[in-house]
Amino acid sequence: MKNKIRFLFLNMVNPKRNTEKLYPPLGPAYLVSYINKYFPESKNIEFKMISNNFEENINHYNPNIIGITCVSQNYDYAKKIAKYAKEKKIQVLIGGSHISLCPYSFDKSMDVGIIGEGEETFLELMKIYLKNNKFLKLNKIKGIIFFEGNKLIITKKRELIKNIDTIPIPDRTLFKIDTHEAYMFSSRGCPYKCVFCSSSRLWEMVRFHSAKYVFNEIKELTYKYNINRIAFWDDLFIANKKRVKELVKLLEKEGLTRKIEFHVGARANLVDEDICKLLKRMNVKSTNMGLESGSPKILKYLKGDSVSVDDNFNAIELLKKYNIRNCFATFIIGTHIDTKETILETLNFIKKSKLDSFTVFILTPLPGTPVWDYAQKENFISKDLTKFDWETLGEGFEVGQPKIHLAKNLNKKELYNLYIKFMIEKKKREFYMIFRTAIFNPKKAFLYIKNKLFN
Ligand code: B12
Ligand code: SF4
Repeated sequence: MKNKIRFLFLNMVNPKRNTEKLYPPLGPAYLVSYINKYFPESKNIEFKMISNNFEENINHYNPNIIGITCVSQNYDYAKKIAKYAKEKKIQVLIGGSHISLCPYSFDKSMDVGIIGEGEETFLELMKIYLKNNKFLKLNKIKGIIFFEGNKLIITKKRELIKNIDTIPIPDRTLFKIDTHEAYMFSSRGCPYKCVFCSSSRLWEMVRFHSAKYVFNEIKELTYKYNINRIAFWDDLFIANKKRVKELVKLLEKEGLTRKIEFHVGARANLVDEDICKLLKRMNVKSTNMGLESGSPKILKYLKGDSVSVDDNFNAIELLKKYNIRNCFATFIIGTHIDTKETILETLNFIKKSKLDSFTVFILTPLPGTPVWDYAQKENFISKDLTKFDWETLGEGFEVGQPKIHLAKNLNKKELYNLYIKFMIEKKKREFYMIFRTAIFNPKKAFLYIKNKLFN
């Protein structure tokens, strides 16, 4: 029998950050389930995914092809590994958010970059590889980037898959599930366009899986993997209220609202009594909202006119009224128009709110966003991306000093001092949350503390 093709997916994490290894990405798992459904000959390919010891694993597994999935922050690591693999004559593919949002940073150490939605492109590429033992006639494949000699070729745009229910449930056998918690998606994209968010530029528009599809995936997670807590990592789970309603009905009928706890992402302007009732019925125990700022001026800059500070405040009140146990939010400080006063407005907002915990980020320019364009225009980021140190995008006060400092009205020290005030408030809230959790579920509280201490 012919030897199988060995395909190794690399989840390109930052080796210095243990937390990144904790959540294997679902992107490659969708690619595998898709190719297995629509290309029977894919049985001749053996897929595997790793998140660490890349060089050792490449040597040990000796793949024919590696497929890197990577965010911008980790792109320098991806280039290093690609070079290593190339020296061993291994074919190198790269997909994911970075190369999709910033295709012109494509590096010569790689053979093909896959731009945007990967399923169809991956299928076509693998058909070619299986037939010819290499990647040929790349010009004909939509949605890729590659070098022809010294010339960088970017092919025609790949259309998005219209009905995303035609993509099968991701193949989670690609990684080990050793907890009772899982994450999943019920949609791709978001209807909004916040200035800092690259996700909405990555997916361009929003498409939803049907309630039935989502229900089937939840059933698979419950019965096959023994999961009892599911987090929806959609950009905006509640964007389609009618679908949430249908899903809740299906879950109730199956008795799953008593078995599974859910976590979902919400947007304050969409949180009303109806959606809270549905989330309550669904057994949603925690929510996260990108509230971003307590200053009307900054909020308008970040999110436009779609949401106000009052909407943000009322959304928390409503979720708490419906007894959503843990209400989380994220905030951004350090925009070019922030002042000490606007940042303190955000801190005061948090202090007045019933949030259980929150995260505060320093604004980072991500490729594809208006913030990125601003940062390039102001020379915070060089136009020549071959020399850019991508890791600087991942540097915040939590891991040292952010290198890109957009806030014109504050120096780094002043921004840091403000950041510390947020951290003090966060610790207070988390202490209370852990204390409350420990009363009902001591094991969970212990695991939470362990994760905080060791990751
Ligand atoms: C869930 C999620 C997380 C989770 C899980 C991460 C993980 N390992 O999957 C957590 C919370 C841990 C996380 C962490 C981080 N994340 Co995150 N995350 C997301 C989110 C919401 C969904 C990602 C996802 O799985 N999408 C669904 C799948 C189907 O899409 P996909 O991964 O893009 O894959 C498709 C294609 O890209 C392509 N593809 C992908 N890989 C490959 C590989 C090959 C070989 C091929 C052929 C194709 C291909 O095919 C797939 C199917 O169509 C996205 C936003 C979004 N909506 O996409 C942000 C996003 C990817 N994250 C982002 C960032 C910045 C981070 C962090 C750096 C945050 C931080 N400061 O720590 C870390 C980095 C972690 C890491 N090493 O990946 C940014 C990346 C921006 C950029 N320019 O790269 C995004 C876009 C959000 C944003 N801020 O706008 N994240
Ligand atoms: S609502 Fe969230 S996912 Fe949508 S554009 Fe804004 S930040 Fe991005």
